[in-house]
Amino acid sequence: MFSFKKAALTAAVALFAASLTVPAQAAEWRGWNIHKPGYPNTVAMDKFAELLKEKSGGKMTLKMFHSGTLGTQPDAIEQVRIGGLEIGNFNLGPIGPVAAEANVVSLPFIFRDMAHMHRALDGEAGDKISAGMAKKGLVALAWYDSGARSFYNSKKPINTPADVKGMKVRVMNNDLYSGMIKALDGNPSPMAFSEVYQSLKTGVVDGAENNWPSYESTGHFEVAGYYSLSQHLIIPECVCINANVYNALSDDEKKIVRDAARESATLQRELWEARAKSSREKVMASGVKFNDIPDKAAFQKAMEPVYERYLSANPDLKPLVELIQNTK
Ligand code: BDP
Repeated sequence: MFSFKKAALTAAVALFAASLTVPAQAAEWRGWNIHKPGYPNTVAMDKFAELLKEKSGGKMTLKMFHSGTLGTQPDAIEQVRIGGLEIGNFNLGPIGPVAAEANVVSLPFIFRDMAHMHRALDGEAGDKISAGMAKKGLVALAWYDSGARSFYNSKKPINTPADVKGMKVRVMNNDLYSGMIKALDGNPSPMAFSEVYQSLKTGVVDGAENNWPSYESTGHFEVAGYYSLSQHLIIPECVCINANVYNALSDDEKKIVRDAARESATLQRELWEARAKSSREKVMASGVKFNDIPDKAAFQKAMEPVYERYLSANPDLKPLVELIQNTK
């Protein structure tokens, strides 16, 4: 005969048994993101957390910390590497100093356009970059878009490399970017993202470089009103997880994490396209003085020393550079 009490007891025992088999990594993960609410990456990382919970039946949970509240990007990369944090949405720019393979995407003009970058990342070059990062403790679960970075400043339109001469330009923490500005006879100023607005406003730096969404979301357009379409860097971003945490997962759990990250990347790329457009419209409407640079050859030529620097430090990575350049 059916006994409600017995059924309830069986259920309770099953629940208890299940709780005993919950793996150690079921503890809530903590995730870092530099962007504000509403930014494509922020929405997509929240989606990642939601999918993780859903697909794992609540066993895997991720608490996202947005707006860089857990520290600067170079610090957060270090934290995810050593396990102080489990997850991060990182731009490959500041990962370059940690993993030389990842630094290949920070060579100016290495990607012809976004489509070229996607093909390279989804192919053998992407595998090589991921392998290099994994050796340094970062497993790339999926790639996010970050558009193309162009120069902006508070002084004048930039049309030729000579226009950058003597300008103080903020760059992300990576020697390749400092080298890039020096190659244009400018003064590079490596600085945390959160400090750039004030530095532009007070004239500590004259300019910086970024994509449309970040130029807009940070308010940099309010204090540096010349945007010149150099598109010198197309740097992808990762959803990265600490390698030890990832390697301790079962195959099923690894699949859940990867699937959730990839689905979030599909969303991020869609949102990115829309936001790139709306951010551009917003800053233009606010009176930003925009100029196109139809012929980028002079910038490409001037920035060649960045390739020399990279290849002399990493001669073994020449095939990777060529692999990307030869990706159709
Ligand atoms: C944005 C990236 C972010 C970087 C920032 C920067 O999404 O990860 O921190 O640029 O310039 O485009 O620091």
